[in-house]
Amino acid sequence: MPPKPPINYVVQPTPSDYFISRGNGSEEMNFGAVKEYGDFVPNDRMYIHSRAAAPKLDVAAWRLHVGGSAVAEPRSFTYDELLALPSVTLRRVLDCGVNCRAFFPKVSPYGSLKWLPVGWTQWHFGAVGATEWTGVRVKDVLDAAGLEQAANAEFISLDSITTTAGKLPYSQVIAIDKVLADDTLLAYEMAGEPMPIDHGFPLRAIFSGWGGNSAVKWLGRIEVSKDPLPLSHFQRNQVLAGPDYPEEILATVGPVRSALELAENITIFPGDQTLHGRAWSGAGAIQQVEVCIEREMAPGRWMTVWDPAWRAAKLLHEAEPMMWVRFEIGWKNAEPGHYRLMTRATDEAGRIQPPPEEMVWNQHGLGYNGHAPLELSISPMSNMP
Ligand SMILES: Nc1nc2c(c(=O)[nH]1)N[C@H]1C(S)=C(S)[C@@H](COP(=O)(O)O)O[C@H]1N2
Ligand SMILES: [Mo]
Repeated sequence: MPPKPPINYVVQPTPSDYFISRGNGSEEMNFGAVKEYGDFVPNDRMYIHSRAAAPKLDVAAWRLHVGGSAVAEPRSFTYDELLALPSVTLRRVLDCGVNCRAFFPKVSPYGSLKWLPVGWTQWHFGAVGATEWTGVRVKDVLDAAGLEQAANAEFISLDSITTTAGKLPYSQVIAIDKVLADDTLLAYEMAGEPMPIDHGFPLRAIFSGWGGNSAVKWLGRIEVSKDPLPLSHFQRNQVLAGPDYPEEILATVGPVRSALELAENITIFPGDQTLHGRAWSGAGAIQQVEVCIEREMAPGRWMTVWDPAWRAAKLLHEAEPMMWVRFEIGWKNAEPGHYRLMTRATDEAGRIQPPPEEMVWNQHGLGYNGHAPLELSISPMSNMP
């Protein structure tokens, strides 16, 4: 039998100027192109993380079903009925919970077979983006269905993912406080356009500040429960687990992270440089970003270029909660050589990106935000303008 062609889960084109493909349905944003973007990533350049083919839904036949033991009048909403509810627009980062996973040590540092190497998609910096999301509050939708005392709710997709437990729709079980928060949305627009198919047309969930994995796409049903529903099949891989975690904890609030607007391993001309980047946090606004540059003096021997090693970057506008802030830093008279650049941001909750050796290892490679090196070369024979 001829080999089956690979299934592409993604519908839109993903040209390599703007995307780095990390396997089926995992399209990372190429940070080398981000300098051209304003606050929002253009819709057709937003990273994509899909575990199965995007279902092509006919919006006229599509319904959002709302039910469960905590709902007095289970009902279905048409697309137009949702559009008729009060609309809310939020500027928010969407940052995959396992963004930057590739920087985690590949093997557990504990040397025990029980803790398997961190596998799955090897994202670098770009499983993140920001845009303006427009939709309705989940609270308004649930109130319209007669919400009663509830513990949590399951948000269930219309996709179909091949798992060890058979074919399952993607889903997320979320505590009721977060479900009812004023900035929890069912979004039908992204940057003023109907939700693109790869991002969940016609409707997806947005839990402000939480990992992108919570943002269920192609939503079909919300089950609201009096008694707590267990975590979904997918969430069991979205818990912090490892020798340093006596109990598994569901990863929710996004970490403080930052990245330079540069592709990895490029070569640039010597001389004065102005570096740009972005920093974001699920816990609030960014307060500070610092940059450290190291030069490779001999293979594997790195020396800091500045003294002290870290220099504060300039934030280019006022930082907003759960939205990225753009920053800039000068690098005078950069000489030919091989370098690695690192950034570290601090958010208003006082969280700061740690050195890699202070990262608490977890089995699923969630939440990496240690200093991550971006290597580049400086040469008179540059391949970049
Ligand atoms: N139905 C469905 N929703 C999903 C996913 C998925 O695989 N299927 N992936 C989640 C993950 S892990 C992330 S990071 C975000 C990515 O959203 P995006 O593709 O719009 O960037 O969608 C979330 N919602
Ligand atoms: Mo993700």
